[in-house]
Amino acid sequence: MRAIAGGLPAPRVATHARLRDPATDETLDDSLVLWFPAPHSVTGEDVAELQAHGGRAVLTSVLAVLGRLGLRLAEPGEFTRRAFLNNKLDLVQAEAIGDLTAADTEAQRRQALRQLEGALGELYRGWSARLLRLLAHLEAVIDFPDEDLPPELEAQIVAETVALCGEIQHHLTDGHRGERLRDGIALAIVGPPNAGKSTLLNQLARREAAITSPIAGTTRDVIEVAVDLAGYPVVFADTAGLRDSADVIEQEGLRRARARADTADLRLFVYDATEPADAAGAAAWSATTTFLVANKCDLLGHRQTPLPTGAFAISATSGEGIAALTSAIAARIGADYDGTAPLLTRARHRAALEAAAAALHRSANAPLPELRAEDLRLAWRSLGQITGKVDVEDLLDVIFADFCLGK
Ligand SMILES: Nc1nc2c(ncn2[C@@H]2O[C@H](COP(=O)(O)OP(=O)(O)OP(=O)(O)O)[C@@H](O)[C@H]2O)c(=O)[nH]1
Ligand SMILES: [Mg+2]
Repeated sequence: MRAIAGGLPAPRVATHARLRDPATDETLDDSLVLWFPAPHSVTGEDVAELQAHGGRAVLTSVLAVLGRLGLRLAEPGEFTRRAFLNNKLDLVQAEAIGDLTAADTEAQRRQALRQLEGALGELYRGWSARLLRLLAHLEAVIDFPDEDLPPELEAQIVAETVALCGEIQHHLTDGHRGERLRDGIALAIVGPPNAGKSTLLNQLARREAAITSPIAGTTRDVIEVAVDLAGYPVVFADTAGLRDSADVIEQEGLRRARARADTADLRLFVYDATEPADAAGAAAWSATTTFLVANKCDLLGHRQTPLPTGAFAISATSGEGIAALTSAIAARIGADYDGTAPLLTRARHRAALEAAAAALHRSANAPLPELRAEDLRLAWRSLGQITGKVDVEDLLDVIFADFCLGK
C-alpha cells in the first residue's frame, strides 16, 4: 500500500489515491484504496483493497507492479479459505459463499444467503453440542461407577440419543429439496405424439429450443432447458411422444421419455384437447405431482368439451393459458420449497448426517455403555466434519476448488 498508493490510509476509510509505479514514479491509475488492519477484515488478516479502473491496460500495469512487489494472484477460493482458517466463518458458510456466487435465481440466492447467515450451521452445531453433553454424561457413568449418579441417567442418555437420531433422520427425509434448489427442479413434459409438447417447451423457454412439426414422432431425444420460473430454477425436459412403435430409435426415445418422467420432481402431461380420451395416459404418474395440460384449445371452437378436473386449458401456439399454467407451477414449487427451516444443500452434508444418524442408532441399541460411548463419539465426529470442527484438512481442497478466482 505504501509503495503503490503513497501511504496507508486511515483504517476502513475509502480514500482517494493515485496508484504509482514505485520504480518509475509513473501514475498508473486514479483510484480508491482501503486498508483493513487485522483482525477486522474479511479474512481476519491485514487486507489492502485497491479499487482500480477496469480497463485491461490499467489492470495489467497495476498487477505487474504488485507482482514486482512480491505479491501473487489468489488461488480459487483462497480468501474464503483464509477466512475459514481464521474462524471468520464455518465450512457451511464458506460453501454458501460458493453457492451465492453461482446463484442464478432468486430462490437459490435466498437459500445461499440463509446458509451464509448461519442458520444451517447453527442447527448442526446445536446437535453437536447436545451430543457432546450426552457423551460427557456417559463418560461419567463409565468412569465413576461407584459415584452417586442418578440411576435413571443411563436410560435418559439412551432416550436422548434416540430423540437426536430421530431429528437428524427427519432433516434427512426432506426429499432432497435443498439440493434440488441448488441444482434445479426437474420438470418433465410428457404425453402422446403431436400433442404440442415441444411447442409448449419453446413457449416456456421463450426460444426455439426444440423442433416442432405436424409429423407425429418428431422429438426423439430428451431436450433440456433451464428456466428461471418466477425465481425458481427449473429444468424442463421435453420428451418423445408416447405411443407403440416398431422403430428402434423411437423405442429408445420412448424408454428415455418414460425414465425421465418417472424420475422428474414434477410432470406436465400434455394432450390434444380435441382428443379427450388421451387424457387417460396421465394416470401412469401420481396425480399430486403431475399437471394435466389440455393443449390446442384454440381448435375446440364452440365445442364445449368439459375438461377433466384440475386440467389446464392452453394453446401452445397462441400462448393462451400459459401464464396461468406457469403461475400454478410456481405456486406448487413455492409450497414445496419455501420454508423457514433451513434445508440440506449438499451431498457432503447428507453423507455426514447419514453417518451420524447410523452411529446414533447403533449407540442407542448397544448393550454396554462403553460401546454406546464409542458410537456417540463417531456421531460427533461426523457432525463436526460438516461445520469444519474436526478433521477437515483433506476436505478443504475439495471444497475450495470449485470457487471462482478472487473469492
Ligand atoms: N392449433 C394448434 N396447434 C398446435 C398447438 N400446439 C402445437 N400445435 C401444432 O401441433 C403440431 C405438433 O406440435 P409439437 O410441438 O411438435 O408436438 P409434440 O408433442 O412435441 O410431438 P412429438 O415430438 O412428435 O411427440 C405442430 O404442427 C404444432 O404447430 C396449439 O396449441 N394449437
Ligand atoms: Mg416434440
